[in-house]
Amino acid sequence: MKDNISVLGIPIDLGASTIGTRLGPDSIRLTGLLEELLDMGLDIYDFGNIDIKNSNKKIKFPSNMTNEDRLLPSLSHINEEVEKIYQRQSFPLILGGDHSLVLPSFKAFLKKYKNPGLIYIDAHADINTEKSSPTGNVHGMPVAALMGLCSNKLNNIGGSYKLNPQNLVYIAIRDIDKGEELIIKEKNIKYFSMADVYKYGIEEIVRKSMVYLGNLSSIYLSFDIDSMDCDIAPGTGVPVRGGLNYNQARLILSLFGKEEKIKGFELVEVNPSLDDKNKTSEIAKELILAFFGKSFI
Ligand code: EXY
Ligand code: MN
Ligand code: MN
Ligand code: MN
Repeated sequence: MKDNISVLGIPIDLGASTIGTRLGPDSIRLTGLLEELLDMGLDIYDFGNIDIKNSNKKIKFPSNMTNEDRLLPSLSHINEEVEKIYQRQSFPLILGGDHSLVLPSFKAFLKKYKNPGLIYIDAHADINTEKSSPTGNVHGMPVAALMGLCSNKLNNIGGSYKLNPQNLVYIAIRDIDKGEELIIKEKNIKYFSMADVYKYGIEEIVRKSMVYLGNLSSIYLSFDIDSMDCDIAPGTGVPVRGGLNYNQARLILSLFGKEEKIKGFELVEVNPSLDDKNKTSEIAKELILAFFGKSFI
């Protein structure tokens, strides 16, 4: 199925602390990603970018959801548009956009596949609720909403489908808030820290993740570019040092790309306005090509 790809850009930054991830999908497209995928012999159908009403202001709401007024309808709209690409028999590739989009994108996956898994490669856990969030930024909350831990107006975006906490694996997390740590412990959520990445190596982390999710038949891969070291991939809004290096990121994506059970992939949080000469978008392209089988040598 990975030889027939449906591409969808989600140019949203309402959920992020800084504006600019709305430029992510086009900046990644400008690297020539789709042309290179075609050159690899893959079939591509480009659904274009969703129309999102972003805002240049960050407005605080009593709910502690920044930009709640525009964000909630945008997330519902994203869910409808992602469902459209799932009607095509193909492999979905989503280009973000801030990470709040995983709430509606994975809801569509939850609706399509029974009891799916989620592999979440990120510096952050994105599992704050409106109550625990220190910032009010919804890109720090989608995983909690997928489990039904936020308020219902967020939980029920795209329907009441829920992610089973035992079906989630985090990789590369290293910047967690206190409230998030409590949820991860209480729900006994599986994670591989950067220390684990160095202890076991990438191949073993991929193997362990697939074994852990071994009884599931459909898995979604959500890759936040800030899982990478911010000195390597600086074009992102909440940068954290000590992340995946270029070879680790490319290897992890090329190995997950070979897994048949992985049936959807998104790459999020590229912010070209914070980048250094488009380096992060170029890296994003190379990671996506690695996922779809471009050889290392
Ligand atoms: N934990 C912080 C917060 O809740 O605001 C930072 C979240 C960053 C989210 C980025 C996308 O991964
Ligand atoms: Mn709509
Ligand atoms: Mn994230
Ligand atoms: Mn992150």
